[in-house]
Amino acid sequence: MKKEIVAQPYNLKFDPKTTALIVIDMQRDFVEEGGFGTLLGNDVSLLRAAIKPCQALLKAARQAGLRVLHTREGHDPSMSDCAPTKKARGNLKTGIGDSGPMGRILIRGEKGHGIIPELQPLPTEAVIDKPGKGSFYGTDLDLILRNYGISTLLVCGVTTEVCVTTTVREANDRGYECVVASDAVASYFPEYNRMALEMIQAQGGIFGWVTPSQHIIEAIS
Ligand code: TIU
Repeated sequence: MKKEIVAQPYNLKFDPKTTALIVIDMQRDFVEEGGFGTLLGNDVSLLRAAIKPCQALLKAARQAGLRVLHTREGHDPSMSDCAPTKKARGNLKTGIGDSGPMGRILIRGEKGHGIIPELQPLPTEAVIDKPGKGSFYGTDLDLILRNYGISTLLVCGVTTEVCVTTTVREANDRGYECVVASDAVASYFPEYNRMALEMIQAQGGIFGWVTPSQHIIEAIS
């Protein structure tokens, strides 16, 4: 049965059976001190505002029986899947693959690469390991969503203008309808967060829809 989410730029009709929640990169490396985010010169506390709204969305999606997926940005310990340009970017003294306080930066299996304890995936939930900012590039996400019969994505996580919007743009071009939870995403730059959300919903929803997580929770509960 179709339901409706109150959203911008207009309300979206969706079918819970073909709708999934995707939690983007809620990893220690981005939201805790000493990880990749810190090494890039950012204040990670700005990202922590998204944790509670993500938890509320996760709880509501699980209770409603929606599919839930999680993504993690990072690389194989061999770094064979890390573009040399990505490793070089920023001329960082300590960068991707180097040792930091939470292990090797953005390397799978290291503490910093892990999803934060507040948002741990269940064994039944797919975890997508991605080498880039988008969740589709170099991953099985499209295959998994098709296997699940998913056509609508409820999106939360970090950071808004980097991995969230890259994923939404990739999804939009593949025919998925994305609803971004405005309070369950965050950026190291509040102005970029605001503008990224504006860009998604502009021009009649050129990339998708935006709404506070409470409207999503009301619609799926
Ligand atoms: N730097 C930044 O804002 N974000 C990233 O590098 N990755 C994600 O957004 N996950």
